[in-house]
Amino acid sequence: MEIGAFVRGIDLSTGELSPPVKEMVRTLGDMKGCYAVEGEESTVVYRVLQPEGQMSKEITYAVTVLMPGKVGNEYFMTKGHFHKRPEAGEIYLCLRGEGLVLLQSRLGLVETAQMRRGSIVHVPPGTAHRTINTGSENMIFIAFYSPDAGHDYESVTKSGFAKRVVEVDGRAELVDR
Ligand code: M6P
Ligand code: ZN
Repeated sequence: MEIGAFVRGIDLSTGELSPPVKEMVRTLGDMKGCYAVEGEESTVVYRVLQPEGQMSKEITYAVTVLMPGKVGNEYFMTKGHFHKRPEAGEIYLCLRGEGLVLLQSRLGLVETAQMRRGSIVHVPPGTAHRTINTGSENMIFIAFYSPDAGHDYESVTKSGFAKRVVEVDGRAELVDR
């Protein structure tokens, strides 16, 4: 008999997980409508890495490697989503880089949380969340969440986040959409 503890490794400087891994790559072409202006469709914005073959239905994790860059003056970011299950939250631990988590409630309240090496950000249930790389190197974070939380991208695509994060005079600023 074995307990079957699920032990895996992560390279803390690159975000690479020990194989086998499921990888999702998002390009600007996959993010139509997210940015104020359109960029070169084949440009890779981020990768999401997940361990393959997890046992638990309660909790899992994924590593996001978000590239540095901008489309126009808007920093590279993730698509962002609400969870389909309203009581499902999420926890981010930033391993590398610097940026923000943009949070928005169903009522439209907006907040940002700083992400840098060592930041732990709790995304409350019922909150849309998007991460933004405002630095000059890869921003790497690990997300812990319930695999049955579900991704609701439609609500975000329909009404969008109320704010954008753009570079103004070399600094990141939150501006109205
Ligand atoms: C984190 C988690 C994942 C999510 C990923 C990218 O790793 O929140 O569930 O897929 O970021 O974000 P998005 O799905 O919004 O593109
Ligand atoms: Zn989430």
